[in-house]
Amino acid sequence: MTITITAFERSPDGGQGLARDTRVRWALEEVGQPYGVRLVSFRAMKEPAHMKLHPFGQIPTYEEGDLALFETGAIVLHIAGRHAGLLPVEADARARATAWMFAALNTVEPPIVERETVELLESDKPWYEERLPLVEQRVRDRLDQLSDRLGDADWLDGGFSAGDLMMVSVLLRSRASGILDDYPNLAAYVARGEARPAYGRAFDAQLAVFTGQPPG
Ligand code: GTB
Repeated sequence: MTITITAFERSPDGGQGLARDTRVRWALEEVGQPYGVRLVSFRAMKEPAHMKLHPFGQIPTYEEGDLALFETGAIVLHIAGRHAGLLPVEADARARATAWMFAALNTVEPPIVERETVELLESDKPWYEERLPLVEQRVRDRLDQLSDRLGDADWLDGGFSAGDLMMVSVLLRSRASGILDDYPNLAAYVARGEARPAYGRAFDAQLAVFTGQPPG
């Protein structure tokens, strides 16, 4: 069945892989599923046709036959559940990999996004100088813990899984702040994720939207 996802027509990062469709593209590439992309403008995202697919008027969405999904966590979990390659077969290992997906989205990503939001939207506010270090510390608290847990392992729980796909995607969002550089094992973990051929194909495809050049 044909899979269609949505992505930004013009991503604010110029196609550097930070918009959340990258995670979905990466998952589809890992499991070898071809997909089409419908590009949407910021205006089109808030129009009824797109709001029917995504109640919050965002990207990415995922369509496959009669199924329409939103939320990258749900989409990646769906892909990982349908196709081999992203979740272990053994039930307990599968549950742990799923826990890492949720940890990435619910525990690690929120402080990273909060810090980014403060930097982008509050730099002209009187509280900015005081608030930024506070939210930055919340990011560091989480990365300290994640770094301790990862140690010198390649991946979070055995082999590469959807949990790593999501965690690497989330950590990539903190790289521009420079914080990741203070955690050599996490920086190496992210680099391992980026070195996966499937990630490379996903990144190139997203960048191609911006450059207008075909990927590769
Ligand atoms: N919880 C949802 C999910 O995981 O799917 C969040 C989806 C979401 O935040 N979508 C964003 C969006 O559609 C794009 S990814 N925003 C438009 C809107 O809300 O009107 C967030 C994002 C956008 C751009 C960059 N960037 O350029 O660096 C990074 C991340």
